[in-house]
Amino acid sequence: MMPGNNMTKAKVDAIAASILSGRIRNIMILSGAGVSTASGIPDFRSVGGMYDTLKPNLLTATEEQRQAMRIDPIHVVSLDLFRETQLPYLELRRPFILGLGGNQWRPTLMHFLSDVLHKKGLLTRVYTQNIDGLDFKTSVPPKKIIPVHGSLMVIKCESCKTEMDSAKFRELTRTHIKDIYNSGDDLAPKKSSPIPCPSCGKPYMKPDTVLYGSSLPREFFMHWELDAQSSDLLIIAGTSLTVGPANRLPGLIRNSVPRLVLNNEEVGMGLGLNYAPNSTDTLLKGSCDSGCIALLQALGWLENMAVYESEL
Ligand code: CNA
Repeated sequence: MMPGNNMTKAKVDAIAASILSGRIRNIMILSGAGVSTASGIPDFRSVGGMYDTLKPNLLTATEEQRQAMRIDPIHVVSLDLFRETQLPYLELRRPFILGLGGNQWRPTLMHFLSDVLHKKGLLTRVYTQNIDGLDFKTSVPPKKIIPVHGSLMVIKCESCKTEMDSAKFRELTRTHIKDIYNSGDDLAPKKSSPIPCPSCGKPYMKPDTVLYGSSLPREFFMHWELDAQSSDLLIIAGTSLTVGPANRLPGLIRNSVPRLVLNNEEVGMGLGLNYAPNSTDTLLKGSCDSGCIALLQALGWLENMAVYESEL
């Protein structure tokens, strides 16, 4: 059953009809952490999300750093804090680092929607704010995926950008954790210096995700304006639209172009999204996967998903 009311259904049917008739030919996707929660990866801001479960007192050595994390959880992934102490960031990312290369997280229906759109020649590009690499586990070519906030799959020195093999980094992290917890010193995890860069020697080796206060990948700025201007439909999925500059993307779309939001809450009203019946914006309120099914149903393409059954 389609989330929302009859008006929502009519709007989704109209979008589907435009796709089927060829009026919509270029579809852009802006996604966030909510598209991966069905895979078991918590988002940032929901109850039980990563901000909710942060334990600043376990992560840092100084009261000042602890307070900064209480006031603004973003601090844990900020460049300022990382330069001062690397452990909070590495602790936050530890489940990913230790799981790197593993297969425990699978793409969701929402990830495979991009795949279907790509195979039908309709996908302009996916702008994912996610760092989990799940978009790259579909057959969408990498050049059509922009990981706006970087990726956990690549390990780089934050200072000199030297790369390290992710399996090697995982092993070094395991040894490092064992060493600090075996040291018998309660403060050791907070004092100890993480893995140094083999090239410049700084303790800045980390997954290549974008820290708050550092710049986004060049490819984002190369494509976002042109992609937005040439798109006939923007699908926004599983994002609170609170992080810039990615949250400015919906504002770059041409006025008449529909924006379809698949999210379990209303988002983006402060950015000009408007879910009134006569607006070109539509919210399919509910899980991303249920919104995805509703769209595929309206298109009559639900059977196209059968090929992904074994991968979900
Ligand atoms: P966010 O601020 O946590 O917002 C997530 C949004 O998705 C919220 O509006 C939720 O209500 C909604 N949501 C959660 N689960 C579902 C679901 N199953 N169906 C529909 N809606 C859902 O995350 P954003 O992506 O907006 O913020 C950008 C940050 C989060 C980026 O810097 C990411 O790197 C970072 N992040 C990424 C991951 C990941 O890679 N999987 C996980 C957690 C955080």
